[in-house]
Amino acid sequence: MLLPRVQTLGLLSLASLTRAATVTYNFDVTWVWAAPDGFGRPVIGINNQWPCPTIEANVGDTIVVNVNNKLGNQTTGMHWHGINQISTEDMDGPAGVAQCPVPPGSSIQYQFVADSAGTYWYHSHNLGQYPDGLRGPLIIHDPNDPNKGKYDEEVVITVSDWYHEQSLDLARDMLVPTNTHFQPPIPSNILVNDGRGAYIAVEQGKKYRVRLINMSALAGLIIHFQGQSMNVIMNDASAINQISANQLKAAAAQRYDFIIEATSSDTNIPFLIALDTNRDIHNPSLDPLEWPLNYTGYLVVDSSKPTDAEDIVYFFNPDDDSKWTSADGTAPITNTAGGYDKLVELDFNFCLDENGYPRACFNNITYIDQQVPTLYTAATTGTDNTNPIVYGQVNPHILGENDIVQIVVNNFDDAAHPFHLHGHQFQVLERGLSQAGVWPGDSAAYSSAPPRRDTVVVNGGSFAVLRFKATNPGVWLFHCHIEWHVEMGLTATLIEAPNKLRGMSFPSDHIAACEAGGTPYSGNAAGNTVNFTDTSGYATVPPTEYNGCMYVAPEATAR
Ligand SMILES: *[C@@H]1O[C@H](CO)[C@@H](O)[C@H](O)[C@H]1NC(C)=O
Ligand SMILES: *[C@@H]1O[C@H](CO)[C@@H](O)[C@H](O)[C@H]1NC(C)=O
Ligand SMILES: *[C@@H]1O[C@H](CO)[C@@H](O)[C@H](O)[C@H]1NC(C)=O
Ligand SMILES: *[C@@H]1O[C@H](CO)[C@@H](O)[C@H](O)[C@H]1NC(C)=O
Ligand SMILES: *[C@@H]1O[C@H](CO)[C@@H](O)[C@H](O)[C@H]1NC(C)=O
Ligand SMILES: [Cu+2]
Repeated sequence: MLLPRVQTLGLLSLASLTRAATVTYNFDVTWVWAAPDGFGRPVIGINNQWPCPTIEANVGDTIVVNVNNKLGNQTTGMHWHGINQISTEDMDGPAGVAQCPVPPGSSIQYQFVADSAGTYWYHSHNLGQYPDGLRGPLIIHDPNDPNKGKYDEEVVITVSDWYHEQSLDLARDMLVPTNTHFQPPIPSNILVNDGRGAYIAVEQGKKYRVRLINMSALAGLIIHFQGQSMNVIMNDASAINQISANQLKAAAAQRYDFIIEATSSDTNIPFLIALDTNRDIHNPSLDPLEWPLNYTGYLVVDSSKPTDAEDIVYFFNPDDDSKWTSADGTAPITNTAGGYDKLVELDFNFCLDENGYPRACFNNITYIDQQVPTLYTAATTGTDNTNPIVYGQVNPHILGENDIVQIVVNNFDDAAHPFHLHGHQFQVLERGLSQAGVWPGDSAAYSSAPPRRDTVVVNGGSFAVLRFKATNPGVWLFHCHIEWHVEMGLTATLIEAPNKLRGMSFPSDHIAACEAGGTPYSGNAAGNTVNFTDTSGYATVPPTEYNGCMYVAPEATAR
């Protein structure tokens, strides 16, 4: 896989004929003291600073990030959310999947092509670590942006929930048998632009492209501008036919690019951002007073004028993003017979493990971390890599190369959950309304130009139908992007085109990180390199003691 990757880079840069550059970032991952909402706590930052920096590149550039783990007491690993990692499946970042957890004192390099313009973000993808602060925006600009004439300037607004305790403690408190209602930790606060707020200086008559990124661990957000609509041009870095929206809801990990015009000449325009905890938005009993974590920002036309008005929203009714249409008009992808080749139907429900601990399940099975990262198992188990047994309890689904894949999620919970796929943007063919029940089967009424996203909200007691073509060999996770639900096991693994993964090699620094951390990196889920279907040593029951990404040096443990 290494050689083809180099060739791909060369071809891309030649083909695009723009001056494709290499953009390099050096990230020392460090503990930092920060007080974004006035409450001081240790957070995980970069180069001894927090908020984490924004990565920026032009489309076609190669992004290189050198990640040096200087945390001392935790492992790490970085994911580039929304980047499909075409031919660079070993750069995707989830620890235990595409790489080993990087131990303190080790470094790994990520290198991938910024192949599609849009609004992305990066975050730790290692055992509940990103709510401690390790996340930031990743913006890929298009010098020939088709929307360029529509706006004058750009603004990034990040929103996230924020906790005053560290993730490890929060997850430990959640994963106890007494948590019979499967409650996630409730955020302490809302952060807008990581505490720097959103007083956006605007000039009357100018148009602004807002890149809204939800970096929450749990909460979704609703945004509304008083007396103004938002002209949405992209969702999750995918262009849509421009629509005008009064309110938008962004679930954890979702992004919207919209254009807003500074129409007023004399009053500053307030806008409301309210966090919701993914309750059923269509429930009329939820009034605005139930949204205590909210923030009022302003488009500031004249800083001498007051900014004390409030944007009052009496009810929330965000635009239904599943009804938008993709800008390029692509129809639902089908095989030559007009259908799909592989159906992956995932019933999500909360569940208890055999020790009575709260978990989240797909098809009654909770995801459990195995010893060998799944991509490394796919690379080193020969022709057995098409047998789901070799991967252990990671909810593996084998996809044939170029299969048309349809994922159906049935959500048996009453709350909405945002589901994210690595490695692809899927088409959202259908999304049931709240309480619509389980998927009734294929509909004749799929949109002729469904929107493409990397994260979709599935309504409470309802379903969603997603489709993509398996053209990107790799091991890709499909999971709820509520970080607490990931820690409860709400993840499935797609093993895409295992025939292409067999025998692939990995960069030496990635292997060195495995060795330094004492993580096995070949063989089946338990590291058996002789008999790949021998399941002895597999993790089949989640550990009752949750240690997150806490690091204990291998020589200090009894092995
Ligand atoms: C790791 O170190 C940080 C910073 O000193 C500290 O706040 C945190 O509690 C430590 N975590 C663990 C699990 O020891
Ligand atoms: C961020 O995502 C979370 C989780 O879905 C959601 O509850 C919250 O409302 C989102 N925030 C914004 C500002 O969209
Ligand atoms: C925003 O929060 C305040 C204080 O918690 C609350 O009084 C207000 O009703 C909230 N606004 C909305 C729209 O929920
Ligand atoms: C999950 O378990 C429930 C209850 O035992 C059962 O009714 C259901 O069919 C199971 N679902 C799957 C997909 O196995
Ligand atoms: C491999 O392990 C499986 C499961 O324990 C066993 O059935 C099989 O006989 C073993 N194969 C060989 C060649 O030892
Ligand atoms: Cu969830």
